Amino acid sequence: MRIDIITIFPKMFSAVLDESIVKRAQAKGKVKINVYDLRDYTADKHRKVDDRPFGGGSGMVICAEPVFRAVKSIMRTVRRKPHVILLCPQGKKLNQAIAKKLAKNNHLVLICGHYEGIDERVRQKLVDEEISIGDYVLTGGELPAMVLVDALTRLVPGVLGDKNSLNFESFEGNLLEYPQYTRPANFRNFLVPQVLLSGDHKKIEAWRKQQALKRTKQKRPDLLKV
Ligand code: 9D3
Repeated sequence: MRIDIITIFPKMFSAVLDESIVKRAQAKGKVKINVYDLRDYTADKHRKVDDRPFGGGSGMVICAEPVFRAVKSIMRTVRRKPHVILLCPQGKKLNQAIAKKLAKNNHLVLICGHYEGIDERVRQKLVDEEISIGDYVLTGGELPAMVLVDALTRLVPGVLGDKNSLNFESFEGNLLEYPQYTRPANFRNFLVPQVLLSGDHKKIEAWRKQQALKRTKQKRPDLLKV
């Protein structure tokens, strides 16, 4: 899977792309993530990416021109048209079902929106889908783009080892995780539940299911409805 990200803050991305599972997925050739600085696609000598809004009002608006140039430049390098996503608060709220659907794409282009807003013609002419990551106000689409990259990368076949594999997830369904413990069995007189030390795998599995269900009822009853 290839993901191209267009942003005015390219440096923000190294924090996520150069660490952990996303880094390993790239090293293994499972995903290729490119970050493009919108400023590199301006045509004026001041490398201006935004301008004052027509009709007045406070703040600035990201210009259509550099965004068009960036997307077109990406498209020139491929035969098939990529799926273009704008990260913005008006978008569809990201969830695991949407992540799974997006993970089927071979090539995504992510455009990071900004607090100041983006020229509407970008939406009309370039964008296939708008995605938000939730109902709270951020300063831009950069963190949401990283959230999306993280959520999608782990869904690409071969990225996760068998250990944390996805089969397990679908098997468990919409439940929260059961309580987990590691050594020591006695930590400052807080003891690990006896059943986990019993070696009885049937009993352990039943206990974990029951705990997961109890937790979900308590903390996230909304996951059990539908
Ligand atoms: C509330 C009115 N607006 C500001 C003048 C709208 C606004 C536009 C852009 C508010 C924040 C932003 C910046 N955020 C994003 O670009 C964004 C975002 C978010 O803020 N929350 C959750 N998901 C996303 S995806 C992109």
